[in-house]
Amino acid sequence: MKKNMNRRSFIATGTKAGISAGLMAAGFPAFAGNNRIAFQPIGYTQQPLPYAYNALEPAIDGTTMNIHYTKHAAGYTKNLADACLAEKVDTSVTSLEQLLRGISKYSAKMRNNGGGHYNHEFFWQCMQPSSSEPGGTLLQSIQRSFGSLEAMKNQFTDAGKNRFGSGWAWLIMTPDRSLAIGSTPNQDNPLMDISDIKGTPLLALDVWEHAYYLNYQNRRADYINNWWKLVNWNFVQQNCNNA
Ligand code: MN3
Repeated sequence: MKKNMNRRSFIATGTKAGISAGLMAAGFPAFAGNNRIAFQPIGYTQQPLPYAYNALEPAIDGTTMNIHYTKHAAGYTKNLADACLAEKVDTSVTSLEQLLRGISKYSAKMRNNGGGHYNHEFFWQCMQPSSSEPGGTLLQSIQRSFGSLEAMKNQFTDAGKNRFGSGWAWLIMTPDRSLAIGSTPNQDNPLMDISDIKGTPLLALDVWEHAYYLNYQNRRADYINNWWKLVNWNFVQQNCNNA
């Protein structure tokens, strides 16, 4: 009898562990230490930053990351939830990406905060403390579309530098499956039906002043040049694979 109880409680524990592992997989990007093993679709909740606030120093200082994540990004997430309630979006049915693809049907609050939330969740994963280099099929695609990695970086840097006011620079895969670079104003992104550039995001850079002003003041170009040392090319490759 005791043996049965033990077996039953073991099964119960095992099942519970299985469920929580499933929830982890659904809600969190899967990490093995610093090595991201699978990119999960971005949901409606803010996920833990995959590194410490100061882990990206000196390129991005810890205070900037702390304020950016806990104030700016958290605010978009909260305001998105408010907008979903007000505009009766069932977030268990409509994925965030679906919402963004049809964003023209919703309010400006939904557009600004849905984009703001998605863009930051995506942006954190575009960076890592230690640098890497693109390779394999990603590098081949870059070379095919831009001639060289250097040419792609220059074009992307220009897109970020030349975005007037606040916005984002993007490397995307277009519907015809070539790579392209562009920028979006405010918190718009290439998933949105109202966007001038459309495609699957592969890499994103936040060029709002809140992303760099404490350390770089008006020197946006310096911020961008240093940011290249942080790019997580494995993440870009995965986005390419999943596109
Ligand atoms: Mn930002």
